[in-house]
Amino acid sequence: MLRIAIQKSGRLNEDSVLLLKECGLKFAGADRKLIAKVENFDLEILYLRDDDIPRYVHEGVADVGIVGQNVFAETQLSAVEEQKLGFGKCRLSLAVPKEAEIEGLSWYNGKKIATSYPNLLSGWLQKNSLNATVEEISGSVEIATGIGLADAICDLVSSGSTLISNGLKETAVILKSEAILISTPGLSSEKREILKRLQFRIDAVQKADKYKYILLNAPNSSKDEIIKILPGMKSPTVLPLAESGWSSIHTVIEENKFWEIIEKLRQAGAQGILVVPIEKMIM
Ligand code: PRT
Ligand code: ZN
Repeated sequence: MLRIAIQKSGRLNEDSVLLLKECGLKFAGADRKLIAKVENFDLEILYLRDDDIPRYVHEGVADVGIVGQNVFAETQLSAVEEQKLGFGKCRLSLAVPKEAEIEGLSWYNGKKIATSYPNLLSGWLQKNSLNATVEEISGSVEIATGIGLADAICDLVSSGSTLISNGLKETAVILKSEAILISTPGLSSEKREILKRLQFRIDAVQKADKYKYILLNAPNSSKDEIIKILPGMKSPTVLPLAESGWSSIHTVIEENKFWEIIEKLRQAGAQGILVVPIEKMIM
């Protein structure tokens, strides 16, 4: 039995639950219990506050956990970073009142910076040989300059709208973060085996999100050119259409190359292009 800790409620909860569900796991949500047993996999889910996850995993109370890199790095506890999960993306940044004239990092010397990330901020200041005072506060960091508590703040940013609505501007990025899967150092071989099976499923879900299945019709005269444009996983499937002189071509393409490829395919004579999401992808 493997035990995974995920956030009970908050920004990472929904995506963590969705990822596990897309891995085919059946379990009850956090509203019912602190621990949920997965019905169809050798896994137990522990619902925790995100700040507690690194410690639970470090101590082996949970074998693995899903947590933001920001929280994991701030706690400075040892655990193994298994893989990035692609959601919960944000950055830990410094910000100052928008009217402040900053001409370089030396502006921070002698200043007071409010943050909930004292370890990460202190490390960054040290690395840049800056001498600023770190004012640790646990919440509402964005109002700290407005109420005269600090000259600058160091907080998480995603869209940037919280900074703007508080009259602040972002001046430096200290850490780029996303949700990661961490594990207890020295996991037993039995648990490592279960984790491998889970990671196999996570990889299949993540790959499927990155790719699309594409089907199109083409006159046989443009078939070769179209096949050259398609950067499939392997050679595309080509099937004859009922109408003579035409073929149907199927393959898998990466989502980020999608528009560029579609334009080229149309120019080459492709018609009736269908793009279909892939649910799971196993290589
Ligand atoms: O209750 P619990 O302790 O479990 O949760 P929490 O309230 O401490 O954390 P929560 O749920 O807010 O965030 C969990 C994790 O989500 C964080 O540790 C990050 O890894 C990740 N994440 C991603 C974010 C953001 N984006 C984010 N934008 N966490 C917080 N924010 C906040 C930020 O602090 C600021 O107040 O959103 C505001 C900025 O957002 P923008 O879009 O206006 O820039
Ligand atoms: Zn928290």
